[in-house]
Amino acid sequence: QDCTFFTRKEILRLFYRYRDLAPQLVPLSYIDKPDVKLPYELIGSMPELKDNPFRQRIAEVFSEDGDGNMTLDDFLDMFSVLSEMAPRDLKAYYAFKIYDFNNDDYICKSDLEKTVNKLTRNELTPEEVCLVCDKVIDEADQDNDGKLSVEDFQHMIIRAPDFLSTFHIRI
Ligand SMILES: *[C@@H]1O[C@H](CO)[C@@H](O)[C@H](O)[C@H]1NC(C)=O
Ligand SMILES: [Ca+2]
Ligand SMILES: [Ca+2]
Repeated sequence: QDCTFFTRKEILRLFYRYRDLAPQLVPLSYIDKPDVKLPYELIGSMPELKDNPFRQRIAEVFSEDGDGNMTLDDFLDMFSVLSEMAPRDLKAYYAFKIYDFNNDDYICKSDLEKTVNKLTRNELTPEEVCLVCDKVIDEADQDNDGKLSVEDFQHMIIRAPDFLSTFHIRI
């Protein structure tokens, strides 16, 4: 798995954080890889996530079941990518997946509107959101198909690093 940014000690600490969410469900010994999943409600209520407007989407993207329920591996991968040690390109790759709300491998205008609404915590009017999205697409859509591919997105975040700002979490 992708836990390369954590030391053994940090992984152990994260395991205890995971276990503390539901001690009755998570055995102390993981030697025989129990088939345990914690429901999204517990994950999303962690202090590190509960104020993040993308928390549900983040959990969906990192969970194997796509529903936000997480195995220990899912949980470690999530915090590994969100950690300050993860490289920018890796964060960008997952940010793209998180913003691609309908999972079609493109960020279209309606994905971008949802994203901007969350990033600005619904402080913009629908007209303002529409304007921002048109501008972002206009500037980042290099092949003029009206939506953002991964390549368009990589290009965009060089100019608009705020799109990665909600993906740094200290745990
Ligand atoms: C995720 O957990 C919720 C609540 O425990 C449950 O209703 C749902 O069926 C689970 N989804 C999957 C795909 O296991
Ligand atoms: Ca999409
Ligand atoms: Ca494009």
